[in-house]
Amino acid sequence: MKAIKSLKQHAPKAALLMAMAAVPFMQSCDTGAPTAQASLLNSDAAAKVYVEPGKHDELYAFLSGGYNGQVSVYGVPSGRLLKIIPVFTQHAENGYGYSEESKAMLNTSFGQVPWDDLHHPKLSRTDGMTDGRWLFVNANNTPRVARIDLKTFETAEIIEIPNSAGNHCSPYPTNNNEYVVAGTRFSVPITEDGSPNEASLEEYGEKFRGSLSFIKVDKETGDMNLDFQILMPGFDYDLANGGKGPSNDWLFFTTYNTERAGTLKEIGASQYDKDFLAAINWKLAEKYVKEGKAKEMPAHYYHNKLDKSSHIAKSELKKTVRYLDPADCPGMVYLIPVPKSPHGIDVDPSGEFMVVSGKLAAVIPVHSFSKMQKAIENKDFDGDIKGIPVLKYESVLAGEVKEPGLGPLHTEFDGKGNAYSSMFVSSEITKWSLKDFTVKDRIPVYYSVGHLVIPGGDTKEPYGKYLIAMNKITKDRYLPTGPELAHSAQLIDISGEKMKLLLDFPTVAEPHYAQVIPAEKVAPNSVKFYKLEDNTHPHATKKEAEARVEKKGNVVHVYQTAIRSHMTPDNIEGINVGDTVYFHVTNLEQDWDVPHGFAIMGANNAELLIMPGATQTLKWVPSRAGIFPMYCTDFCSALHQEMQGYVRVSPKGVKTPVKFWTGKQKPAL
Ligand code: K7E
Ligand code: CUA
Repeated sequence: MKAIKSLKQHAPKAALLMAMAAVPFMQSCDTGAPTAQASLLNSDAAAKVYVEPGKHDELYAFLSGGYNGQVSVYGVPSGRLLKIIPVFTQHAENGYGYSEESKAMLNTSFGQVPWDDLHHPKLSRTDGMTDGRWLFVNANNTPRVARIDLKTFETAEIIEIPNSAGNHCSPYPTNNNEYVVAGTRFSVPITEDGSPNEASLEEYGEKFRGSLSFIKVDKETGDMNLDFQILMPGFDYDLANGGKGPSNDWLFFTTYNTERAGTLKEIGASQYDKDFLAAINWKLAEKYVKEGKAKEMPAHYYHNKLDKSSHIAKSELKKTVRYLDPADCPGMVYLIPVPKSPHGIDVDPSGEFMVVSGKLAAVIPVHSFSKMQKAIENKDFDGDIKGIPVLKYESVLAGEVKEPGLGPLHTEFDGKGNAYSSMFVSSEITKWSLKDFTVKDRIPVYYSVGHLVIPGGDTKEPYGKYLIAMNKITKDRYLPTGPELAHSAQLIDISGEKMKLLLDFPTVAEPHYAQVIPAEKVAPNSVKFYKLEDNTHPHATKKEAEARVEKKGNVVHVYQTAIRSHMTPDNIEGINVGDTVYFHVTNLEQDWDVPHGFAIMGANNAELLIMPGATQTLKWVPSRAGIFPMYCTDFCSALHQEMQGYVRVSPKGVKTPVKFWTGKQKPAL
């Protein structure tokens, strides 16, 4: 506890904090953008972002959807929206989270949670470089980590994180995806005996703890597994990143509220002059676990996986989790002081510099990995917190970036010795040198930038060339659309000395972070359709001749096929009000980009969008008697409007025989 006291000398400066909090509004509302912007645009901007019709973009950008809970995929440099990948949020467009196959993907220990707040996409890595295989993303609100398969652009897996609340510093992969780590933002009471995680809110300081979760990723399949957790002091954990090169074995997490204030954190969490960067030696943690140092505690969390051949998501309830206590694991965790309330932690391509952006700090401190190692060796400690040594600020500091701007949040790198930091309050990107930490250039962004991303800018070899600023406030940048405007991203050319603004493009909900990767690492692997012969869905219908309706009691299974341009069967009788009807629709097409849709009148559900070769199921409980049209929703051919049929629903108790057909009926005159 000594370290905490020594940091306490600086009195709370509530007034200053409030003033800083108010700045973004003043800055953003009154900026006369259009005139300022004209001079910023370089004359060849249009040519640089123009991708000829029919030509492909150079890069894929995966932007998080924030409170939309999905990932959106853009082409760069054009800014074309290519796809929305549903992850934590139901997506009526394709039935994700509505179909019987996908419902389980959203299972949690709280039941089916159909929404979340997605902040951080991170691409999988091979030898420290993005490899285009998978994209890991976090759910902030109900703690979860998902893996998207970039062969199919589908969510393949979602794992819930126990002992966590506000899964924000997540998901950060190590250089070969040995682990994807996820830290809790809110500390919570963690009970090791399985008793309810409940305590008086007045006992925040004593009973609440943080947790960092280590998810193992299978090298071949990408399958995730929660291997162990590290129990940490009850701080707030904000952001993370892995080391590289010499710092390969380490992970870094920013913390705030090291004051452990339980209320009015706006002020309570800003009393100390410094918070910490937590440095974790994950290799050593792994070794401790192997040596049997991890204990086991009861837990309750879901792991949902999509079966590749049946396309059905299945949930597994997990009941225990292993954990390490840093006090029993010497050398595993250190705390490095940083200016108060830091946000982003970013490690430069060489792995030597840890850049900590403190939103309230006047400088950007850059810590040195080699100095950190020396300080550990020399036991250059300033006390400890719960058995975790606190290193001296000066012993680890490499330097400070002076006057970078106001409100630094995040930093990325171009691989040519430069760093780029986003300035939330002063709405600009600042370019500075990793050699001498001096500012080299700045460019205004509109407005209030959060994260920025450079293709590979978080890896050992950035691709450079572009930077995308993801801005929180849009105001006058687009045509007004009522009180809510789309957030905006700005594409900036960083190939030269001076940054140049190229393009504004609207985003889906609120992108926090993004990942950008050369198209050639992803595009060649893209699946074009699913092979019908590989479809192991138990309710698949692989031939029209096998299409049928089966009724047992009040449960009806419709084994239906879809092919241009009819569904089989398209006339169905024998269903009663209150029956539970499952339409298992198999798309018989074996061709690229020919999904069929399925919808039925009055269904309290979404549509289905069935990919070629796949089977999807819509559950329907008719609530009234009558004739119910069903149809294909995706304009699949010239005769798409003919791709339709009828279901007859008889009143309860009326014995209408089960009958079904396609094309047998005589045309009415
Ligand atoms: Cu800065 Cu959630 Cu990474 Cu938003 S976070 S900006
Ligand atoms: Cu099938 Cu429209």
